Amino acid sequence: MIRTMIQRSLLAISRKRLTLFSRASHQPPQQRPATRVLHISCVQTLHTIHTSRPAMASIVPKPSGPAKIFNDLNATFGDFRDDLMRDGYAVVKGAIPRERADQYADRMFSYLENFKGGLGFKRDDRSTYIEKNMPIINEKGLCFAYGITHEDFAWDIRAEPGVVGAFEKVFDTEDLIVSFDGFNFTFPTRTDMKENTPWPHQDQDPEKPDFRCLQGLVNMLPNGANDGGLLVCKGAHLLSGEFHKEFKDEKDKVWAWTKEWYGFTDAGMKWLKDRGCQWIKVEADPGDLIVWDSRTPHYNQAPTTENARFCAYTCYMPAADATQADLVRKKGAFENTLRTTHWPNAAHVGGLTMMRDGKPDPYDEDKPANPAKLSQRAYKLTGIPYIATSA
Ligand SMILES: O=C(O)CCC(=O)C(=O)O
Ligand SMILES: [Fe+2]
Repeated sequence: MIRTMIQRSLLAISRKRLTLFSRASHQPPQQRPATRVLHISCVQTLHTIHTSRPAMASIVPKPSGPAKIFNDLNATFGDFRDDLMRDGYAVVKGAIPRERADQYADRMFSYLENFKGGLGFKRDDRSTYIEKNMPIINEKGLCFAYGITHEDFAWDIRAEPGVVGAFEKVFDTEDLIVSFDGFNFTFPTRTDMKENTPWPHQDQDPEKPDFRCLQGLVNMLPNGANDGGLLVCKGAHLLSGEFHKEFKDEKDKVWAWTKEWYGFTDAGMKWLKDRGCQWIKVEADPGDLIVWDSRTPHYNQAPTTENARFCAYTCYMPAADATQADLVRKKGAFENTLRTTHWPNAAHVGGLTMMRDGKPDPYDEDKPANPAKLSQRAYKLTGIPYIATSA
């Protein structure tokens, strides 16, 4: 039933043809004529979209407008942005309508059931929830290899109007790019995983104290207080500058593979506690988008219930904030169906080799099973239309 509905809507989309107005990019925006029109079929696969690319001139991205959050610390918006500025996180209720969120959960289950032709995972039989039947998912529920980030459901989620729309409000521009980030599949009843111990961290360089990045996750299953899920240290984003001044020369720092990550030690956790900061488990319904400032300390907790957790990590930033080199690197990631971290400017492309039974996973290729068919909105989020023709 659900599948038929999806097929029907895909068919409807396939009948439409999309038009992108393209402009030369080396002139200031007001002087750029709309010189060419490029037609992209909605049902073209990633590959055919790439081959269309040479015909396309670039769009000049509109930078963030004055209503970008944190521009004015006293600004109020009357929506989730007020929570976000005050608390460092917010829940955008019903960013995806419930019916569609249920369809995404169904597609995520189907992805696992059909993984590499079907290795034995069956949603209705928990005894099949074991590593040999699935992609490699770590103890935190993270699944980011195998080209999952370019599956059709991944791109459909990213282009959901209520999801991308929340980020358009936050940055006060519609010209955004999106991360090629992973998914979370947490199955509490699995017994073949190590324990998910707390890993409090922020996903932003401690030497850069201002608001730079907003992370998001779209929640697809009911997620209550004791289910596996996001914990945030409420309000601590505003203490980040002060914290890192004090902890600059901290001994025994937690090892970080990138400058854009900082792990809180016991001493750091005590500092936050002494300031009265509280750790909150964020609860969410299917279709809710949770957003958090990358300076906000956070991690995901292990569940004490038997409920599964499914979510998609989605992070957007203004295309105007990425350099041309970033966009070209991002295009390469897109064309080769590679993943990035949550940073939409493709600060890091690719990642660790998956290990299965102590050996490199033979299934670890960056090839989505069902490559996405991008809508015009989704295609702009790749960043490709913002690459100057000369780049
Ligand atoms: O799974 C989560 O709730 C948080 C994961 C995380 O730390 C991140 O996406 O940066
Ligand atoms: Fe994180």
